[in-house]
Amino acid sequence: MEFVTYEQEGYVGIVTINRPKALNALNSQVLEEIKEAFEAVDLNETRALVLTGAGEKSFVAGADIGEMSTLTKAEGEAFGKKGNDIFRMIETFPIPVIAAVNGFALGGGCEISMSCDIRICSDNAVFGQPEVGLGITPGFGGTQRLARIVGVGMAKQMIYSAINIKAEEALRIGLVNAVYTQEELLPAAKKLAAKIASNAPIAVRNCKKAINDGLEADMDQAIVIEEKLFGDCFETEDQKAGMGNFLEKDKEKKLKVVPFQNR
Ligand code: DAK
Repeated sequence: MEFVTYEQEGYVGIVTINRPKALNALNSQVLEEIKEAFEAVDLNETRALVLTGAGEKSFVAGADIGEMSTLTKAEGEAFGKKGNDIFRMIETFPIPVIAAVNGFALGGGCEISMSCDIRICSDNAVFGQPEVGLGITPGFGGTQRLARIVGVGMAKQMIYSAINIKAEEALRIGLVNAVYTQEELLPAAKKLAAKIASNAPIAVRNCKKAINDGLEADMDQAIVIEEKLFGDCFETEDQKAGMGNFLEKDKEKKLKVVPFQNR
């Protein structure tokens, strides 16, 4: 792949969008390669992912404006669908994805970070949805996910005004969970991913599914979703090992790895 790299460190996978000359802007090829990178993740060997951008300036500076500038209505809709399908794949990916936002996260960059489970950023990060200044609406889920994460009022303010916000403001409104220096960001993301990976993998996956699916349902349905995914954990090696470790007072025992496909 030309614009996306993948590294494996223990149970943690690191996906890096690597088009620094264009501040990691998302053209069709980059989108396709992100899809390929996620599809190639070995879910037997990987329990959490980190998504970041190459370089020290930008996470993703948005969809590629040059490529978008000549699209027809039909092509624009198709481009939006391509991005949306990939971002939805990230959002519903079986294991948690942490966005390590290392600079500009504008338009499609802010949107791809919002399709991740957790966002942390560097102190030079800038978030925003500048689309209305370009004569378009956010097209990769920004009108939907931003309101769900930071609330309707703040999302409308950011989208209608197209005013970018800095890392500290992103932290204040809950768009990111923590701010680090550039040097600290990736190690912090990997450390958090490794901590997630040290927990029972079936339980972590079921938590992601319960939270995601539950948020799309009313509370009565959501509780049923939780019950089913809670019940699903029982009789697994993870549950037996996890509870057995506690009862045997053996905190050093590692949770047994259960291949995802064989659960
Ligand atoms: N697309 C293409 N190239 C980009 C880019 C982008 N979004 N952002 C930066 N670049 C390129 C620049 O053109 C420049 O390339 P060269 O001229 O060197 O060849 C290089 O990256 C470095 O950028 P600058 O020279 O501009 O660097 P500065 O530090 O001066 O400025 C900046 C950094 C991030 C403030 C500036 O580059 C900038 O404003 N970039 C554009 C940010 C932006 O507006 N992003 C949102 C794009 S709109 C939809 C689907 C998707 C979307 C909407 C609808 N549907 C189909 C419905 C999504 C839309 C967007 O994401």
